[in-house]
Amino acid sequence: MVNRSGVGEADALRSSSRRHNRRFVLKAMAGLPLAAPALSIAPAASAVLLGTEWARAQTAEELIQPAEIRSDNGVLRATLTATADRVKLGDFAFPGLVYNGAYLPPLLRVRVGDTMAITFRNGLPDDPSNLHYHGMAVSPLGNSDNVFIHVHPGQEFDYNIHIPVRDRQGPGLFWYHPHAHGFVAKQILGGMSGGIVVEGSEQLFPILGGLPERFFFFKHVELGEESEIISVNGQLNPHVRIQPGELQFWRIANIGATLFIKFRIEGMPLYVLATDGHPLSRPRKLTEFFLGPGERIDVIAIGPQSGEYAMTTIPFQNSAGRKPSPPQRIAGVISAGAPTATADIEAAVLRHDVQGRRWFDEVRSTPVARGRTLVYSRSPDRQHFMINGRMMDENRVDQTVKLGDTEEWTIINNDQQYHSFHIHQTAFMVTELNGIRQNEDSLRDTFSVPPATDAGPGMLKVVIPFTDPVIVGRFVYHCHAVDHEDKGMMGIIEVVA
Ligand SMILES: [Cu+2]
Repeated sequence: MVNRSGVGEADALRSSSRRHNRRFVLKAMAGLPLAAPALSIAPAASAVLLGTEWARAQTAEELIQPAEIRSDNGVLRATLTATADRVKLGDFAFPGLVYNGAYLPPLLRVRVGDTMAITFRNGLPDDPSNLHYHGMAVSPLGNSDNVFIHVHPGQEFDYNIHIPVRDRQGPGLFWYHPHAHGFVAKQILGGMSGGIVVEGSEQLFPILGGLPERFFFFKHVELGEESEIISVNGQLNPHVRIQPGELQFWRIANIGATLFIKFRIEGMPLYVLATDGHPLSRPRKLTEFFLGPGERIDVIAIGPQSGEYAMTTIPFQNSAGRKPSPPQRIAGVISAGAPTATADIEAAVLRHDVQGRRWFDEVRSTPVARGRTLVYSRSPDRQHFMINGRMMDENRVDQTVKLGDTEEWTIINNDQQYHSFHIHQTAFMVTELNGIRQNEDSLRDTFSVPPATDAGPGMLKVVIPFTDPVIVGRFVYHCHAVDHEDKGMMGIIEVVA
């Protein structure tokens, strides 16, 4: 049984009268073709082609952009239907779980002040599901961003998510995915995740006005024990085109289930404007990026000298007992065409200050009301993952917080692998990592917690503002490597007014 909570009881909604309607009409809404059901899965693909070689074998297509649904007159209306279907990625087909028949479902575009009116239909054969609006400072109650709702196969549920104007939610890149405890990893791995944009980033950074916008949504599937295939917008090793000196607005998100991705574009730095939808005070030049599951960055790309530039993963030690994965090419950048004759584009980008007030500055200057400690651990057989020695229990509230307080939370990782910290409804400021003070310049909603080593446990310190009145209610915090969350590494918080 998944919903034992007695809160947010949605199971009875849209009751059994619809149960006969197990299979909803499929309408493909994004450009990804699904393999015909008769096609069988590519047998033992992992044995034939692995990692980089396999990705290289794919034909280089141009990066496609997701289909979009926009709000109209303050309301975004959408229906998201989850079904089990075969997904085709390059030459590889696998049994997927998808929204609206597409491995990359529609991108939802809204504005602050809008309402998202989303009907979720569960057309999956077996499992309950629901929708979470990751990173958004919206209400966790009722038919808003309430993860205690469980929509069973054959049922549907109408979400109504109001995005307040005056509180903490601003323009940025967010995403949606299922959050039914115990079923999350399976469903996100199958393909159930998509993007949300709160429009208006060009008001924070006027330099973005009129720039071409390109999304890079990373997902992964496992090909046997040793190999993960990382796709971008549902494509394998696609390329994106830019002209030398041209500026583009790139929005990069790891919307996969469990993979921590470290990557770079060889010979091409990027200029980060925002982390998890929260603006920096000015762009920061970086050449390497580490995006755990759920993390996003908004960046400016400057077209380099003519040539082809590879976006590749960087091997790193995720877990003490496991070899780092070899580097994998995930996309290419082709810079070609007439160079734009601008003197020093990079300097112009770097001196561009954010416009307006930032929530980050408020968080940084607010005194901490109290501290809490979360200790991450697991059972030796890796079947149970704990926070403070306990697995998730939907009947228990683990932390009660007073609205208006800003708190410091310390996450201690006693496990020899990466985990992460994510909390719903509010962003946080990272202040310390393994004892080293962090000089952060923006908020985040998900951050990796380094593994324990011979030197001791891994440690992350964050300052969390519980100051936005819209977040009053019961919600969750957890590791966003969602197989760990499914196996217990999640807790319940209640913010009380
Ligand atoms: Cu974890």
